[in-house]
Amino acid sequence: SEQTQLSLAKLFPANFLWGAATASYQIEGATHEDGRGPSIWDTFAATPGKVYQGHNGDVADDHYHRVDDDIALMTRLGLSAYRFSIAWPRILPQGHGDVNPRGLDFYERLVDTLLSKGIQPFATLYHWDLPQALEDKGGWRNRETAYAFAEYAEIVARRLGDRVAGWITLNEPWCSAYLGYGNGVHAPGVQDRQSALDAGHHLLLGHGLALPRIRAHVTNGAQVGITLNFTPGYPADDRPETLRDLARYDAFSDRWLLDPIVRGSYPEDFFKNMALQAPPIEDGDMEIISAPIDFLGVNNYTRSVIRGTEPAPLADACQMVAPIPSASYTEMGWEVYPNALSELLVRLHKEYALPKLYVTENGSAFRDQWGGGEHVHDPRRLSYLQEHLQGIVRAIEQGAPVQGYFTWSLLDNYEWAEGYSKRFGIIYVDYDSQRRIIKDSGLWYADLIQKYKEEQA
Ligand code: GBH
Repeated sequence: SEQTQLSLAKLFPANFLWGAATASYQIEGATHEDGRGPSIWDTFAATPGKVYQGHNGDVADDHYHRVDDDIALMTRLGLSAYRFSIAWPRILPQGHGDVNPRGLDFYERLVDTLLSKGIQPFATLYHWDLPQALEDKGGWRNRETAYAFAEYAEIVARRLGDRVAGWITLNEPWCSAYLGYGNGVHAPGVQDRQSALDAGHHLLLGHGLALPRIRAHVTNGAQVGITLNFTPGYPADDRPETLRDLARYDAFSDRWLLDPIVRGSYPEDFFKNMALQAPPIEDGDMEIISAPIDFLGVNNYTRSVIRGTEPAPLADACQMVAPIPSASYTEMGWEVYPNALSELLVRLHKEYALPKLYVTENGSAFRDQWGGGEHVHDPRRLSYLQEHLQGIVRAIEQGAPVQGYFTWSLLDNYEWAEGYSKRFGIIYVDYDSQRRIIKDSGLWYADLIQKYKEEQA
């Protein structure tokens, strides 16, 4: 209601960033244009049986050709920030070596247009589209990929280091490592748990190596951080084995890559509880990985409820309870549980003492119906957005230094292994015509942002 929105807007700090997020492969299309090289997602999507109905990102939202229209939509929403990702294979078609200037030109134009509209650009350097040429040499299993990433990061920072407002080295390295190399649900589709641990370490190393090389070219005071995904665990009961398994789940789901960055070490007993070898950690790696970050990007969608089993399960095989009859679930099968985000932000503040937090993704997939008119009614997404923003307010009240919120996603888009079957956008995309329609959730968000801005003025 009007009243709720007004009071909400007062509860966020000054200069709070109101944003929306996307990722290159999920929206751009134009995968064969302007010198872009192939990525592991092009290969994966072309492999039968990997992606829902064989969908791929060749066209996606055709954002590559519609940047100006899409920025006009951001302006209509009143966004103060936009989080996008840069496609590594557009910049370096072979992953390293020759730079493709047309790739840099594209992102420079995007950034300049955003700035001209008063929207702060937040650039993610890696959102899962690894150049296929690097995968051919082992991808993230190969330590060399970490050095190639740092090289790539510096090339981009050299060009845009005077303009980008926020740099995010990696998006959700947990997914790149475990979904990509562990269970194979994502590209490159490797199913080998040990490879996931090795890949995780090399992703962290790539992040750590990139930090100083980005900062060397930042001339506008921009902040540099990383985005991790979190799915907080909750106990199904109070049996001791439940608490034990909950701790194992937590180390796997939410601490595996966080602890090295913030504390300089992997969670205790983590490799043992995975029944795997430690990854190849070389002298000095943990210092590189744990160099201070300016902010942590937090992605959160849902929680997991854990029930203990005997014997103790592997850390990545803890039992999650079946859907709770009274709870509500999104089209992804993810429980709507706003308190998970709230309690997560407080935990990151209290236990990890992070200087600054941005919620870099949060959102929901629902089956939106467009009847061909001017409106798309998405009441459940609207409630999800409202409830999660209220959760953030509760976290801020408890001291969590949350400075911005980026809803996932600006546009309906390519939802990885789910193809175009899942819609997360606050803007509807008709994939036949590429027409965009701001959903009710987007109109509500625009209203909130406007009221916040009026109160701040
Ligand atoms: C994000 O991934 C991505 O950054 C984004 O590109 C994507 O479109 C968006 O979210 C929506 O999916 O069910 O066992 O995997 C989120 C990935 C989802 C990974 C929740 C962990 C929980 C456990 N995360 N998932 S499981």
